[in-house]
Amino acid sequence: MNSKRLSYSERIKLSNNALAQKLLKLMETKKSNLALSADVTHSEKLLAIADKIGSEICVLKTHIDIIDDFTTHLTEELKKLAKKHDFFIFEDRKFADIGHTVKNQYQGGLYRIADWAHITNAHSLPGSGIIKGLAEVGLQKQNGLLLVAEMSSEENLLDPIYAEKTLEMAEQFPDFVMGFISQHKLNDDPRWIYMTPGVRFAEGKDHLGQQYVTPEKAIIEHGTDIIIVGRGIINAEDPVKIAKKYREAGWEAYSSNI
Ligand code: 5BU
Repeated sequence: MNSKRLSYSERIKLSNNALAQKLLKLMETKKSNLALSADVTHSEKLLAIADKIGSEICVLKTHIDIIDDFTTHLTEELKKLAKKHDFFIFEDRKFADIGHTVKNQYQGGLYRIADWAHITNAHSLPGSGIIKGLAEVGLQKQNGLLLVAEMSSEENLLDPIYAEKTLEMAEQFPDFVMGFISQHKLNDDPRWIYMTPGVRFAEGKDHLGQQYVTPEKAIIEHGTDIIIVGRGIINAEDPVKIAKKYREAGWEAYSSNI
């Protein structure tokens, strides 16, 4: 089991990453360390769920490329909802190419991710050029980047050495890299924010290799900061009610651990 940790508010002054500071502050005032993975395929559905659950979350995670009817209206409205309910938008894009290419993918194309997603993520696999390319677009907008250090899916190839090297890469760009998508906290440096997907009240798997841990396990045993919950909320009969339960579970686990 992990030892006690610093509170989110104590970590604000230790961070020199603009977005990490804002996120830690928001988590503390809103008392939420829950991210909703809003994996729905229609704009109106995404907006409706963001509006209904926005008050419970610190982060709304999107996969903009699964939307069947995408127009820029969607991202404009998402931005308004982020302001209305006070959450950050995280596009789970998992960039994975050379710096020059990801720069174009981040700022341009159909989705213009850098214009509306406060946070995005990237694989460290291609090397540090990927971070430099994304930073050339994202830093001036005060966006933040998460590196994928570990994955939740079975048989993934991201072993402990990969995670360690990902951490070392992040350390070169603390103004842009705000933390990691991982299953465990990688070290005790309070600057890094950890977000963990594969969280559900019922541990187990789906039929495509996704593996789940409970909110308590993710936060207390594995030392993460933010739990990312998708189908556990989206597919529930009453998503608002269950989102409140995940929020409470996440916050109680954190509160018992500081
Ligand atoms: P779920 O419905 O709670 O299983 O959704 C999990 C989300 O997190 C989904 O959007 C995935 O793309 C995302 N994810 C993940 O599940 N595991 C990972 O290691 C990473 C992202 Br990185």
